[in-house]
Amino acid sequence: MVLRKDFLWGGATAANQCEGGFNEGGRGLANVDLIPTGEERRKIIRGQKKMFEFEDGYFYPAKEAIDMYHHYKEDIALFCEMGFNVYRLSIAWSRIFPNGDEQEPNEDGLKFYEDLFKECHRHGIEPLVTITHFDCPMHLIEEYGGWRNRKTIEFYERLCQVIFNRYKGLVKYWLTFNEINMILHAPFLGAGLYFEEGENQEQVKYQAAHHELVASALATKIAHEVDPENQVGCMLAAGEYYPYTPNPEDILLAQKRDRENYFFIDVQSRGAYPAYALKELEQKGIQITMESGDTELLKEHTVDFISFSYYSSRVASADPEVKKTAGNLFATVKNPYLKTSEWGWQIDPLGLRVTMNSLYDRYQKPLFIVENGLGAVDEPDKNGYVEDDYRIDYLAQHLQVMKDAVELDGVDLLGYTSWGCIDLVSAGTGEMKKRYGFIYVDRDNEGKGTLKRYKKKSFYWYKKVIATNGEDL
Ligand code: BGP
Repeated sequence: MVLRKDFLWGGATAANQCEGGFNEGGRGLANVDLIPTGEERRKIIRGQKKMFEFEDGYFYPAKEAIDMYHHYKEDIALFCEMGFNVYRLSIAWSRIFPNGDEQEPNEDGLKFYEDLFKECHRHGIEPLVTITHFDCPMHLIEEYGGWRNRKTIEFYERLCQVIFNRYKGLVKYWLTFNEINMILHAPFLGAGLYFEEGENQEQVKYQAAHHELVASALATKIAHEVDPENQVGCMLAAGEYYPYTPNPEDILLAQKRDRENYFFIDVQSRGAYPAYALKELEQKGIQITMESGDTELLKEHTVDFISFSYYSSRVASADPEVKKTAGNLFATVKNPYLKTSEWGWQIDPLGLRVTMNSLYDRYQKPLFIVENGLGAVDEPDKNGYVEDDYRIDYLAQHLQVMKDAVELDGVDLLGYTSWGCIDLVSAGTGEMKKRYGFIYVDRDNEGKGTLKRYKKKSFYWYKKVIATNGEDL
């Protein structure tokens, strides 16, 4: 058997993309509620446009999403039927602290997740909890400017104290920030940031990143103090940069691009700002304000494991004539050897092995693949059944490569949770049309549909994969 006996198999979701119930149980408004579909979306995500209230004429899919808030029992039962022993989900911060800066948490919100975690355990499923997955209470953004303000560390710390204590014994796997490097590309999602005219955006982003890195170290510290059983991971939007040609200029640039991402994990896992980052910040004239104690905190409270999402490799070219392709939030040069998804994301199973090797070589800590999958248009038949062979192909190829990295390269891998194990709202587009799930949800781009759940062909396939611990793909 290639994979460890206790390999963690499951799927991943994020509160804002599946829960709905945006104003139920005392939940406060969050940044993610106020991002509509359509042309404005990217601008808001990138912090170029302010959206502080619901505006007529826009559609906000995250408000209702797939209503997992009311369907979670049914959904967890389906995950259990597939054989999941882990389920990655995130906590909506504004359910626990509706404004973010209260002294006392909201009991309804705490109870909701307690019930959900208990339901997971009843089904033999270990929750893997992302503390913040692109969400930040709106009040913290309006009052304090989100993560640009150091005070947000305090509020996050309070959230961690509350949830680690309350869920002790129910949750032992935690991720501090989803795709922490996304702050550079989608700062409103990553840190509740939007920019004023003429502002030095990089300065703001790196200062906010510093606050998140300190908060992450604090979370790790508290998690270990509250329960030594707790395992805390960082979470990177991973994907190796390939040089476009063997031109040394391209190679140097690819290395630079990789470092822009590794920077975060270098701090979270190695415990200090790396020399290259200090030099780069200096050259850009960016000054990070640190407080006494930050350096020690970062040094002493590094993560236990390295988790990451992988959708694709990336390509760097130093030649300004070589065009970038849009695809996802990362701009990359098109790789002529790769096919793309319907949304222009390049598909590179082998790149997963390259990425795993780089991460394992660099950090020498167990890895956990917490997102991977294919966003596609599904066409259900009249019974709601989807024959998603394209998804099965995509996942089978990636899982084969994942096994190779373990078997042939010796990577230590804790588990695999495919992204969007049940159809949910896309983070990039805000659409329902872009589906990742093993379970089809009857809900369309306009928010219509019965919300009924249907098992796709991939549901039965993944069940077999898990039952054989990945032997039978
Ligand atoms: C990652 C996010 C997820 C998820 C996924 C797929 O960046 O962590 O929240 O949505 O990408 O992206 P999309 O939904 O844009 O297809």
